[in-house]
Amino acid sequence: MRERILKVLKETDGYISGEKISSMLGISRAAVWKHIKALREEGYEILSVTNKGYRLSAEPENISVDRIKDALDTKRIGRNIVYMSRLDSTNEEAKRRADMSDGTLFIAERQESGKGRLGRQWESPRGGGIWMSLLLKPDMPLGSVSEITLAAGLAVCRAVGCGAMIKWPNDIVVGSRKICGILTEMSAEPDTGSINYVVCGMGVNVNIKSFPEELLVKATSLFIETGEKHDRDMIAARILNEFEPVYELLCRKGFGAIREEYARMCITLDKEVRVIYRKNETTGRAVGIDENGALLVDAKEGRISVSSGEVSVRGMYGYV
Ligand code: BT5
Repeated sequence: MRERILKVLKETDGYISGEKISSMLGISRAAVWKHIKALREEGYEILSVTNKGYRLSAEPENISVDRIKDALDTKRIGRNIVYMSRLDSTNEEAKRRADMSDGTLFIAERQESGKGRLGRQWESPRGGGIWMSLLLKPDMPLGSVSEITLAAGLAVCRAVGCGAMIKWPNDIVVGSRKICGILTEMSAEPDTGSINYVVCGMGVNVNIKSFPEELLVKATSLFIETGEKHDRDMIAARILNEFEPVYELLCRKGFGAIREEYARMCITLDKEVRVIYRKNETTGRAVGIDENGALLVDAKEGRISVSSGEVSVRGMYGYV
């Protein structure tokens, strides 16, 4: 029915009353209103004026799976794409459909329960960003899975440009504000430790014009940085094109193969940091990244190596 209402609106030059739509389609005026509301939630701009009715003024610029696929030069990554207008979280969808093939991409216009690490929320408004997750079936030791987050960070950094840097381990920042977050989850066999699958979720703020109060100081988007709208399909494709070779290198040779470039892009190095891990907290200077992607910190207690699992690193003087 929603499609039929949309068709009527598209074919009407100017306004059409709710009453006319209801008699044309044989539904109640309340039902017309309900569908108009749902269309607005999908990003259609529909004007409503008393005594005149409704008029379609703009259509949403939705993600196009075909355009992403046309711009891909990958072998497996993103060759299969599941697109949804809205869902809870692309990571959750990928986990629910983990029987799909290696490299499948799940992408949505809007996430209603976008997830960060440690149960935190990820703001994912309709049409504002790239909310996507890759389903991966890597042949690598269990302990290396967290390095996929680092590889994805490198790919996003290369793809978005704009002076983006990596805040170890999983944030991509422009200046001192976060433009992308990455959440990697996995399922493995408890007995053998063999990996069933890995889901690597990336949230990139593309055309978000403003953030809720609590995120204003720490979040940014490509639109905010450049003052222009950006093409989400092309950026998504660029990320996937960058991700595949980095990921393949990681699987074949380990993090050591991408360490140098990662370190060059890593804004955390040479900074005083506060490290929070396993309920402990210490401060020190971040001096390097080791062969396994762990952050090396010269702390009061000597050099410590912080692995990129569940840890938080904060700059001593602000978020970065
Ligand atoms: C992350 O967590 O940075 C991982 C975010 C991963 C999001 C993607 S979107 C596609 C896929 N599906 C999902 O459900 N998730 C993944 P963390 O380091 O815990 O950072 C979360 C914190 O970042 C929040 O507590 C906020 O302070 C802040 N935040 C929330 N939304 C943001 C946004 N859109 N941009 C910048 N910062 C945000």
